[in-house]
Amino acid sequence: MSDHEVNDEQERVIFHVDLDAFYVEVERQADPSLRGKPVVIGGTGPRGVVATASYEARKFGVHSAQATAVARRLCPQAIFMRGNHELYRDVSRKFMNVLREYSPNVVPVSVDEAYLDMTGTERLYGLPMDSAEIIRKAVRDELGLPASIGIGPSKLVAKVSTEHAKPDGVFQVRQVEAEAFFAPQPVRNLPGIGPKAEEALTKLGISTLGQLAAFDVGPLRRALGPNHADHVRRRARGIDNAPLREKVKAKSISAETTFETDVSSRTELEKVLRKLSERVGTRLRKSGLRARGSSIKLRYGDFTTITRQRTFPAPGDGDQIIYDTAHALLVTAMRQRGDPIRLIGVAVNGLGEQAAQLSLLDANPMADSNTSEALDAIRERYGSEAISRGSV
Ligand code: DCP
Ligand code: MG
Repeated sequence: MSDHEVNDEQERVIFHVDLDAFYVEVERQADPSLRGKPVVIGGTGPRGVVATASYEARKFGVHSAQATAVARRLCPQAIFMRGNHELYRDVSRKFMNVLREYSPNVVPVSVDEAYLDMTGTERLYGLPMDSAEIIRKAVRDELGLPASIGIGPSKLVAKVSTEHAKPDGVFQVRQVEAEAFFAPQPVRNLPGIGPKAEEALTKLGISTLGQLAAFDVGPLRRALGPNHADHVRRRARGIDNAPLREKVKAKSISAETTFETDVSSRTELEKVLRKLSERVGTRLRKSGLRARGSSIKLRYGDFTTITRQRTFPAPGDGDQIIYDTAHALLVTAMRQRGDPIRLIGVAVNGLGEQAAQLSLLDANPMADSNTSEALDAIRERYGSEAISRGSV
């Protein structure tokens, strides 16, 4: 956007790279006849949900997380497909490896997106806009996939820039331009503002990031809580000093249930534990990551709460290993204290991309993973209550 020839400030150069219509483009690699057509990938049954749609289908209002039934109404001529998640994960790994050829500092954030620290790479690859084109070309040449790149002085600005780069483009915003770039955008464009925060802000009469940045701190703190309010107000002006790699805030995914009346029946607890394990497993597989272990949380009738954690034999993302580990922890905990339980929770911990390092000799984690993906598809189709593994 600016015509400065060099990055004279100490400004960081962060790339946010995100593949375009990821699942669709992978399918188009396998079947070029899908090119240029509206394609929708997701659950195809009556309760199916759209995972993603090609840009041709998006023109009709089709989007991720929409009920497939609605998508069919909006765009009946689209080709609807279930998709192949194991393939997407494999392509995702290859994508990250392409990015690693251009920066030693690559931080994947989902299956098809990563941050790269490109600070100081001008001598090697030229100006950021040029190096972005080099990376996009490499992704296209090596994987056949279109990628978009947002460039900014922080993860925040880079990420928001990507939305303006899509599809198949590059968009750069410098720190001096960030505040003005953010100001007219709706508050929902700020990563971290979900539907709830948006609603709270609407009540205050705030609809744009500019209004948010200029709003009185007092009422904003009362609406969002003091920490969140200050944080969000800074970010609304395009200020973000977060390091590329957050301090190993051990990532985890969890689910829990509070009972209406305390439960002491082991069978009942096992049933709920299995549901929770499956819910956590589905979300884990969506993230494209694998877990090192799982944990349980138990709250007793008197509100004392314990957590117990155990490592898997090998990193995994299958329902069975999550449940088996959580179940062993539950049995031990119940042996130690048999009191009625008010709340039970399951989490997977130590999430990472250890997938590639899975032992080839140990086929079990993959079998568990594949079975679980098949179950995800069925649950998506018939609802999460439809199917569960048989009890052990
Ligand atoms: N995905 C999903 N369910 C969602 C959102 C996404 O299963 N609610 C999957 C399908 C997407 C992939 O994750 O292809 C990547 O998500 P993106 O948000 O990056 O969406 P796309 O890559 O499909 O499109 P684009 O990034 O061009 O907007
Ligand atoms: Mg994408």
